Amino acid sequence: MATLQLCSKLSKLGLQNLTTGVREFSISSNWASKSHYDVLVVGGGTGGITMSARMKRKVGAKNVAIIEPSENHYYQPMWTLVGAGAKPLNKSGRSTASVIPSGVTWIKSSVQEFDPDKNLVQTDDGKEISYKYLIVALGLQLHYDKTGKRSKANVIYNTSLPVIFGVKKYADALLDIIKARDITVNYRLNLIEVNIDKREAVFETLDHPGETKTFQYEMLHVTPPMAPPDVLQRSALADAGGWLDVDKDNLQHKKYSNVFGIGDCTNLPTSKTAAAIAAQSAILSKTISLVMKNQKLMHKYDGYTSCPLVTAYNRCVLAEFDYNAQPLETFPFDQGRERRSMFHMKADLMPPLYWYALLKGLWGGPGPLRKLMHFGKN
Ligand code: UQ1
Repeated sequence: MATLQLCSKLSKLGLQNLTTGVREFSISSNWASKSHYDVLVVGGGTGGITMSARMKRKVGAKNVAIIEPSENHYYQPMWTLVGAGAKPLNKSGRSTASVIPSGVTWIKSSVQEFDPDKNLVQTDDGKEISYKYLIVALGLQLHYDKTGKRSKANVIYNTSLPVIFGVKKYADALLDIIKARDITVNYRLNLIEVNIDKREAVFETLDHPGETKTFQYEMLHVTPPMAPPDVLQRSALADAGGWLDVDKDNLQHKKYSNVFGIGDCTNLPTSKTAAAIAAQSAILSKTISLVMKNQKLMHKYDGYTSCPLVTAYNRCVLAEFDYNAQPLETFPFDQGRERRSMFHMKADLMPPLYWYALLKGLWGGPGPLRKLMHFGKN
């Protein structure tokens, strides 16, 4: 009882982590004692941590806070390798406390409401936090429940695209690989039912409404439908689809000029990856600097994104492209080919680049490297 009372008192003071022994929290971050910050970052994923590191350099750590409820931060690009047994799961995560830039305040809660007209957000523990500049980096939510079968099935499969990949160059490369490995691909099929007893997955055929096709399986790998976080969908910051409504060139909110966005929660019309966040973070930093100085915005995000398509335990096709689905390749060789070098880049170079450069706000994507490799032409 005494412990409970102590916990509840500490909790009221925002000190509950003392009792759970999260030591980094007290060492690396300020206590969330203020209720106003020059820069408030919502979300402690890739975009949020990256931008808080950049904003710390710009306005000083004490003027930056980040709202994030999770104890752990995951490097999700490693999960394709974890799924294939090529990397251990525990290598993909670190404590949130260890990735928050030192001195930046960690507010360990979630945002319940945005009130961009008053420049404040409300957290789920009832606090109001105001800001001068808000960076929304909420990520997205996975809707495992949307087939209604999640609890009954081990896994659920969902695919409906008419192509294997949205950029023709890489689609052709993947089709060659698929042919060489004797893999059958079926397009425009949408999973509607999984029968676990019979190990059957039932798909509706999107080009022939009303018809279905049933597949036998031994292992089913499913990607759930994705949506913007609820809090964003119901806010004044969202577009009609619920995504953060930002300018595709400069990442500033279309209506609220002191609100900015980065990463998965935005309506930027490009593929959502860590590499995209890297490129976005460089542009967003420049945008915010100019906004802070009341100057005209001139830096443009070209939609750069990158998908390392791991095609074997030692091969990878490194797809890189822009808003127009045109290849925007870093290296001076054909990246449409499966390469061992690109596998090592994905498996061995990207994790340290992520932890020690991107999350520290020091990596703004491979744009400068690309220019160097192509003698300034691309
Ligand atoms: C990248 O910048 C990035 O973010 C750190 C990734 O995510 C982990 C990537 O997978 C890739 C490919 C890039 C692009 C970097 C280079 C050097 C092409």
